[in-house]
Amino acid sequence: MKKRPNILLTGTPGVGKTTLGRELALRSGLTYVNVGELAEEGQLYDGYDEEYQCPILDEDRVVDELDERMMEGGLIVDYHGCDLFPERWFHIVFVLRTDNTQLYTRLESRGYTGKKLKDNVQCEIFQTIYEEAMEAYSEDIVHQLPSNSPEDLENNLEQILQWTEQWIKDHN
Ligand code: DAT
Repeated sequence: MKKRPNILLTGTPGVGKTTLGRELALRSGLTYVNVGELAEEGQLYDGYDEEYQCPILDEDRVVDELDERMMEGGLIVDYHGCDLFPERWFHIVFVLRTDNTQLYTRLESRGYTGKKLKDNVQCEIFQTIYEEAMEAYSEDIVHQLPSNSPEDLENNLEQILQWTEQWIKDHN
């Protein structure tokens, strides 16, 4: 079995991680993992956040659940945070970035309102997830990708596919 890399797609909710991750999986043959969905399926929760009206992720159980598959390689992980995962899991980290006005529209059409909407847009303005990624991983494996248009999506796909092919060549 060929060695394959693990890729982390992160960024504020609504920046396009799922859209990119699913398409990347189709084109690369790597396996897409949506951490939010994984947690929901396994009920990997530890309490409920009243303020944001959402369950709180049980980070230890999420990590335990994924560790064996991560060690095998070939996964694309999608989550709106990144400092809960072990550094050793990922060979490259992409932080997707979207312009504020566009993100606002996307989140509004997802049904976000009030504080939840405002806080998520602010998270993007303050580049919170980018800073989290730069703290949690070696800076030279962290890359920002613009995610504003279908052209951006296509460029990102092509870049990541090229990187993946090269990685597989170099490690087999
Ligand atoms: P995330 O998984 O980061 O929460 P998503 O993939 O669900 O984001 O995308 C949120 C919305 O934005 C969805 O309606 C698709 C759209 N979208 C994603 N990537 C885009 C892009 N590059 N250009 C325009 N719209 C995009």
